[in-house]
Amino acid sequence: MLTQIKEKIEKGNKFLITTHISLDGDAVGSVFCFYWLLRNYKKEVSVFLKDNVPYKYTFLPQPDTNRLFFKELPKDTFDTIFVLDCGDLHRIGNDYEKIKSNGFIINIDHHNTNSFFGDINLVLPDASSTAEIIYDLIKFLEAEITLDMAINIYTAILTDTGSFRYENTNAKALHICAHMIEIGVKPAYVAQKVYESHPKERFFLLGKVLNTLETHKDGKIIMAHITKDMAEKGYSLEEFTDGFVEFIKEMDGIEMAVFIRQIENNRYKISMRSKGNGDVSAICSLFGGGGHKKAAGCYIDGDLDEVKKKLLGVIKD
Ligand SMILES: [Mn+2]
Repeated sequence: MLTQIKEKIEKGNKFLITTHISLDGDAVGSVFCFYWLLRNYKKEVSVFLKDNVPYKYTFLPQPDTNRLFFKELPKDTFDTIFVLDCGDLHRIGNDYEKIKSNGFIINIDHHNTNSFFGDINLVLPDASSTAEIIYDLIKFLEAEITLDMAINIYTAILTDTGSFRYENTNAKALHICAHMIEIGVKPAYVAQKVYESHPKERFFLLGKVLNTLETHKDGKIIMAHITKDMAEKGYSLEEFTDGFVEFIKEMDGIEMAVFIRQIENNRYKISMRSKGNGDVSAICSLFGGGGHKKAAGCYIDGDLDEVKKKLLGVIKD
């Protein structure tokens, strides 16, 4: 498979790279790293992101602005389209169906719920992150890892392992990060950008969210929510509440953390984390979502009480 991908890179000239909506560090870092990789091959490379880059990732070395497309999928055809860190094609955004006619698709991912939507599917659920798979691919290609690429790889692995706290943290992830530091990445600089650059609005929202905390199933499930009317107009709930589910997971004795965020009047985005044996990707799959055993998400329709009931109904004792 790596040989096939190598051939596609060497023989092609025009490439598109994309990832999932609700950008996280692995998505952004993998895409930007891949951009620099293909640019170093002197290829024509475009990047498509449905959503804006979250404030904490804007420091990452990113594509030239005329190569970076937001919201609308570029209409051109491409020799190859790389879809990175994306468990399913619909996670690219609403016009995902169109992308199939834009070119040959190479799917590189580590979600165990991946639907193998590509023409080539390099899907390795045991990898800590998509960036780890890309690192191996770069090694296979015998390509140079520049500092621009290294910062992206390091940040992707750092964030996808929850700062080396999650179960996907392994020796390999740390070896790769050590290598990135040897190339010139400054861990303190990255940590400050990613974890200590939050706008003050986030803290006001956190205060309100903590007032909604409730536990279920003998204290094993912790749940919190945010609705649109809890925030000032213009607040990006998605961006400002990112990470809240990890925060409530820190409570002792809980096995699952659930954060519910209102999207529309009768639609909610659910983020789930597990620190016991429970498989949250299995729960989220029941609602059409997906992710990993310990971290997953989905959308549920209904009012807040209905959404909670639906969720608790499928979370078995
Ligand atoms: Mn990932």
